Amino acid sequence: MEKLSIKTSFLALSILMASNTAVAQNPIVTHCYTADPAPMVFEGNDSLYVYCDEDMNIPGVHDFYYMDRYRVYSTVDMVNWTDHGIAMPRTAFAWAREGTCWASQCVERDGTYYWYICLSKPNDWRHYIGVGKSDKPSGPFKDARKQPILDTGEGGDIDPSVFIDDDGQAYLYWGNNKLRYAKLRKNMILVDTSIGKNGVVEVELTEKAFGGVKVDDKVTGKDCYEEGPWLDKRGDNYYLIYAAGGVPEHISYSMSTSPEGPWTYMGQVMTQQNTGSFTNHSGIVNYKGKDYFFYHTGWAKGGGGFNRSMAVEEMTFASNGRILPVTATRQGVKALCTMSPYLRQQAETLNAAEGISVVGNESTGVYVTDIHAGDSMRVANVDFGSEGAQSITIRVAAKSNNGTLVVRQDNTKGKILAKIKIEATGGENVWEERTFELTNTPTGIHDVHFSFIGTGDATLFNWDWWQFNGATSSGIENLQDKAPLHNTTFYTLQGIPAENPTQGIYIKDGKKVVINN
Ligand code: FUB
Repeated sequence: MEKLSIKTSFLALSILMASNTAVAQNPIVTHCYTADPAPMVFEGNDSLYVYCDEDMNIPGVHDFYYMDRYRVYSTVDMVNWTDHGIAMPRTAFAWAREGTCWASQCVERDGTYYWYICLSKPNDWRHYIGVGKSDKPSGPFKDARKQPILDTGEGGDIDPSVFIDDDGQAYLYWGNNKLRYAKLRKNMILVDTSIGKNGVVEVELTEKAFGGVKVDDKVTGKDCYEEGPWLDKRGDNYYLIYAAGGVPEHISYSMSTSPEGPWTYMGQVMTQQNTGSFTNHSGIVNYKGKDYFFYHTGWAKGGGGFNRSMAVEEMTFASNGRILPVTATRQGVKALCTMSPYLRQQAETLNAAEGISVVGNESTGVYVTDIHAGDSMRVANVDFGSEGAQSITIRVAAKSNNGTLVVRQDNTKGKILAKIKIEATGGENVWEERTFELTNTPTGIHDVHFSFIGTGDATLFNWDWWQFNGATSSGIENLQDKAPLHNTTFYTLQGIPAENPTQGIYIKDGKKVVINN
């Protein structure tokens, strides 16, 4: 009995250790540069979405920011992030100038997703706030107004943040060096012109409200508002969180009992950190009972001030409403649940990746492309269960026989689960599903590491999705298109997680199980 309980606690400990992956979770996306994170959780949707601009600065070619598209990521476990591709290119806005996609935020109203962005116009140094819309959180988004939604005529019109209050009133906050707000009409694309100057109110940047005043780039006082406002509410308190102090930036916050102020300066949330980025830009969100603080860093390989990468930390609101300081870490946050290998997983759901790109088209949806010899991808916290997997099915398109996919348990040096020669399918858009036996059976919780072998510089193949198969899982109908992508414990046959399964047939660890209560 004693022996059994030692063994059981050892097993529990190793599962716990395995599920709290030791590898760095920040930055959260490593295959491209992602800046100005705007996290969002939408009612009735199980995922957390993060909207961002893609930093595309090529040193020696661009001497400043260069972002030509906006991207969306989502997660259900906080460690594996699905890249939804280029959900809104700059070219969606006919009035906009190339390379000027700065910070943004997306909100939902009545089933439509409104993505507020800022872009410059040709031959004009100023930014203008515009809005894209879609009927899906992952897009594709189209210009909702065909022109900017406001023009102060003064510049500084960047970093829009939209918050819908409990009474349904939507507020748009924005501004660099000046902080402005407007009320949006119900249609979310027009400003209510009954307040301020043509609907725009300029907030006075006093010491009481923002810790200090900045005149001619000199700060008087202990702090000052810079840019990147984020308006949110917890209980009766309104929070304005923003990049502060001039460049290099830190993140500070002010509080109020109204979304229109007056604001009271409360201090720094994230002091200036050694992240390799001279800007910082934050957004906060409550997801599955935890508060998360998103920011950006220069941490991805080859990154820096113009090629930034999103990161996330847990944050805490004290009982007096104050925000406790947040520190930037490489380890980031812990997984909220495991991922099931027995459900179809999109290849673009990643914990980390190097070298590859993620794109999409109407016929295939989003997929991984640009795969070369030496590239790699990883997914974290995959639960193979006690019996383990016997084979893997992948959907690929290959124009040559040149590529080999190596699947390993845990990491680059881990046990090889399969070494798969990818034979040509007839073209890079000719897709085939293929199943391969594993040479080792993974059980329990592991990261899964994919690497690519090939000769020369040519791209090897395109990859849509993967799925492991357990000993008895064949014959289970494919739930994927409706299914959540990760495993909690039980799923309904429609692929919906069943938290308290009652009598019926469910999926557990990739197998059909019957519950008789
Ligand atoms: O990404 C360009 C600009 O840098 C953003 O609009 C600011 O918030 C800062 O992050």
